[in-house]
Amino acid sequence: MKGNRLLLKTILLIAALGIAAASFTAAAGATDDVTPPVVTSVVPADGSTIYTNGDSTIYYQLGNPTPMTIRAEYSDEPGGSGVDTDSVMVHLDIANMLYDCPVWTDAEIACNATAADLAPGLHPLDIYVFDLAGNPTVHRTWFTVAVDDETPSYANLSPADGSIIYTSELNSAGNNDMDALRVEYDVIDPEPSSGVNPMSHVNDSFPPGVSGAMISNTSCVKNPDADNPVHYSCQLNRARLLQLGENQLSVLLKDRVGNNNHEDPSSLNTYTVIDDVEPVVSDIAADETAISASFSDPLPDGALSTLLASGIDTDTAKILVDDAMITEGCTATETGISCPTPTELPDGTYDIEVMVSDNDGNQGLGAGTLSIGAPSCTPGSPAWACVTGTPTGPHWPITRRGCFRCRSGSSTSVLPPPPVYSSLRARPAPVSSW
Ligand SMILES: [Ca+2]
Ligand SMILES: [Ca+2]
Ligand SMILES: [Ca+2]
Repeated sequence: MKGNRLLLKTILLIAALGIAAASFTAAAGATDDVTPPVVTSVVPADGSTIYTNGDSTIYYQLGNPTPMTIRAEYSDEPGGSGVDTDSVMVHLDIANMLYDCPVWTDAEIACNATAADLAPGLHPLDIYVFDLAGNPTVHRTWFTVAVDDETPSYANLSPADGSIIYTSELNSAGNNDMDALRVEYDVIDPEPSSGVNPMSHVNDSFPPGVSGAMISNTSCVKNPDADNPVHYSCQLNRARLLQLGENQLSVLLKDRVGNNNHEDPSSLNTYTVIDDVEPVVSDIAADETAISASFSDPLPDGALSTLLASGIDTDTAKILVDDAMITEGCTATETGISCPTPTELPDGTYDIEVMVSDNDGNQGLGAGTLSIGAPSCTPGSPAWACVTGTPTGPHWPITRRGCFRCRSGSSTSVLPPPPVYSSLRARPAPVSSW
């Protein structure tokens, strides 16, 4: 059946090229259609280049990583006799391809090209189509098959292999902050290059990853520099598994026909990340009963990884009152410290210092004051004097936490705190002067 069809096509071709079209017109019985069909949308496009890696039967076009199909659309003019579907032929290098054309309609044809069809070099592609009145069209285009068997590589990588990176360098204003510390490199893929497209390899460790975790693709910029179109830049603190200590950075590259450096050990770079950021001391509170503070070892701003702080060394936490360390009764955790206030302190104001180090030896400091006795007020200047804990002694007629506003013009009396207490709590007792 197919052999008969091919024979028919060949006869028609000979007729089209060698015999007067008029005789066909008469044979088809049409009367006034003298306009041949048109061929459009030929793939590969005229003048284009497609790439192969030389040892694969799969061919690629830039932007289209599917096995190569030769396509064409065709149509007769409005009011014409219409396309003769049986007349359509696709010739690659003057050879008929009709042995493998899964799509073959009155509007389009698609034929699969094999490796044997697509040797490196220039190829003519001819689409033959007649209308039912026998008017022939032969539409010729050219495309080139190029062998890309070179693996892409990179150059000018920064930070360089063996670099030490400090966590204080890993801050960013957010995603894709171009002022943040970035991995920068140039991609090299020798000509003929099928192209290296990082966006198509999100799940293939490209753009560069750290210990198996890719830097978020949205934190990478391709070609940020118009003068260097092969340059790539990715924000280092957006690698989820970037960690203190040693890190393996892989610049994994794959071109469009599958050549890759994934087994190349030279693509690995080692970075050592060191915590140089001190803990933060906050929420210092002091009253006649206890002195406490919170602390934390902060991560770099904008970092996706939670592995970039060495953590609080609880053994180093301490509280000093006027430079004297409280040595007994303190409780320290990774989130804070609390010590009993030294007893028998005379009325007055004392300097509080809180110190704590992280596990890499960076020391954080915090400072506050401890007031023993009545809150100090400046006559004529209203001020907030806040206490926490459970005040005791004759100066504190109420036993609860609260804030007290010194009465203007007086240093010896206080106003009650604002009425913000829960209904479950007892209303505060009236506060009297002392
Ligand atoms: Ca026509
Ligand atoms: Ca290549
Ligand atoms: Ca730290």
